[in-house]
Amino acid sequence: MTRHFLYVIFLFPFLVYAEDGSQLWLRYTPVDESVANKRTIKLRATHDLVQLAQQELQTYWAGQSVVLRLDKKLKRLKEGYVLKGDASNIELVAAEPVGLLYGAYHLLRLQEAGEDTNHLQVEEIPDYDIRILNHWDNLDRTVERGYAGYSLWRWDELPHTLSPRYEQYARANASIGINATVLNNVNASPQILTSDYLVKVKALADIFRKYGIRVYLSANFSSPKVLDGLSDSDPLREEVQDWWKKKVKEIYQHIPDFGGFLVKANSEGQPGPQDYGRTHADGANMLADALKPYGGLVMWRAFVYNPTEEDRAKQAYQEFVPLDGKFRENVIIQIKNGPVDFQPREPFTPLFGAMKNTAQMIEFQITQEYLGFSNHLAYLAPLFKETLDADTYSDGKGNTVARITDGSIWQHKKTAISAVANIGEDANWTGHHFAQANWYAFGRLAWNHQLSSEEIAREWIRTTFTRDADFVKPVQQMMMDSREAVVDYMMPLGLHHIFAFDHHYGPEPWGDRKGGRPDWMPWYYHNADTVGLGFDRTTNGSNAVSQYNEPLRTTFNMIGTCPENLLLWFHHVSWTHRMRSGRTLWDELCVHYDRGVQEVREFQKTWDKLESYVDQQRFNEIQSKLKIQTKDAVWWKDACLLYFQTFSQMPIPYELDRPIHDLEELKKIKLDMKHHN
Ligand code: BDP
Repeated sequence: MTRHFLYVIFLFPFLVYAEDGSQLWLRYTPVDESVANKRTIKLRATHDLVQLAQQELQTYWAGQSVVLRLDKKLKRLKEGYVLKGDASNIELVAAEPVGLLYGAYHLLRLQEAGEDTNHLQVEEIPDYDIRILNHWDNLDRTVERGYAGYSLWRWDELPHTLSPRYEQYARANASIGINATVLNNVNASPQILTSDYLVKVKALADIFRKYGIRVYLSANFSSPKVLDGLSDSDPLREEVQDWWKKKVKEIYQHIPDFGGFLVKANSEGQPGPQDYGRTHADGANMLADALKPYGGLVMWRAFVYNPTEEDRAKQAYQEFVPLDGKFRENVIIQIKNGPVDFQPREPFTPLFGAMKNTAQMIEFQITQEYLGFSNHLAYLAPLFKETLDADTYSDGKGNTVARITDGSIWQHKKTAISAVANIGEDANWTGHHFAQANWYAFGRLAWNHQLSSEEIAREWIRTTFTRDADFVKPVQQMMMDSREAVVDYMMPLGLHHIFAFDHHYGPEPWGDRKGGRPDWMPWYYHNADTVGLGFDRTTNGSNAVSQYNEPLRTTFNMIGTCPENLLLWFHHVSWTHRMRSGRTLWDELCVHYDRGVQEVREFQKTWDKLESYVDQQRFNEIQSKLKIQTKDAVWWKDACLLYFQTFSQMPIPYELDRPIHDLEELKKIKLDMKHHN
């Protein structure tokens, strides 16, 4: 690996340096002296963040003069900014220093994307106060569900050696408005809260602060017991409460702007308040009380489920709704977009909008645990928007998940939005060059959830590759089609969680482990039998539909009105059921799987045609990823259709491509992909 790298540098120093993907969407060219001398970047404030804004413009802004001004009276802008200007002068005003930095990046983005900067009339106010990445990084530098190499955080070298990537990471985030980060895995090692580690965390926080980014930590609920030998970690015991108060005090001594804790409790084997007969509210409130004097927050995850008779999809709602109103005001419940788990497609989690007296935030997954890792091109803005734009019908029409969580409907102390990062130490940060777009899209939507997926894709392509319309258009189309293609070749029509056990890469609809948890087995979700396919969540089945507000409850409950892209999520449907296309369910399923494969084959053609527009390294790397994706798509299609066919006993429609694998062979595939817990 290293040798290969050196060799390439030697031969093409410029190309490799410039176009290995390491610069992300920030491929700014420094302006040359003659231009720089002709214009001025005037500064009317001295804060570090403001100076950074000035420096970025000084180095890269090739346009007219810019005046940066702080106006504390403009509180309504929050961390946003106003940009006004004509050809001769631009004024950038913000209420907060970081607003000027965001404004500077706005200007540079326009310049880089080749947009008009002569008639600026911009006012930007972020939709969420906290726009946060969740890293699932372990202290041994493995990354749970990470597909871009080891963790960026070099714990063994910290705090003495500071990798240049810490600052690059912070800058990339700031350039898209991300202002917070959780450094460690939600399956948290208690070690992160030891004094030795807090010094390391401080070193990172000091760098990130320069870019307006606050650090949060995932906390293990058993920390008092594990780290200091307390007899238990019962949140209602004073000794435990005091332990947390002291710990929090110590953290703030190192990191005065520490954001708070993210907690996964009583979920998938993690400790929590229920170990002591206490509720999630008891646990969250205890931490909230410790953090309150310093303005810290608790992000408490609602991702809880147990292997009981109850449908897994219903459990978070059942657990949390009765606790509405019982949480402190510095607690936010962090809820995954879908009720099961970051699947290629799920309906929104009905918990959104069901707790009027509790602040709620969304959790997306940028890392592609369930979408082909870093091997598949899947542009996720459409997935994010599908949830954000979903109408909860809570308190009436139009109360979308976005408006519920951004504070438009019910006021809460802070609003937030989060996503599990896909970032690692790979040169291009995210494994697949196109996966950078998902990091980018999350940041942009966290800032403004009204942006369209198309706009974001266009912006990203123009800054990351080229502005040439002959490139931008087809690539934008490919990105826009990509998530649905993945849904089609993996889990169309509302199928979900039929992945290979544990690593979640390939198909394993037949998967079964003797004695394993049923809710971790594909059959639990697809319920294939000779009659049909799908999970009956109607009033005759698990009744998960009852957790949705009307009219959704009825719409989902009736087979005739249930959206077809969620049909098998809510219904067990007979193989011969007539779909809207006139085809039977079986034929329709075949058509979707086939379509998914065809689409990826189209992506290959699209990409190959564009070779002359892209640098060689990125072209080749993407081309080879598309090959893997195509092979995987065929693998998915054959595995799922051949397996489901053993139940439907119906032929694959003859106009479709025939399988190229045998089911028995496919069943033998065992990928050696370790999932690090
Ligand atoms: C699942 C992942 C698992 C995570 C869990 C979570 O498979 O690795 O720990 O979510 O979000 O999707 O806590």
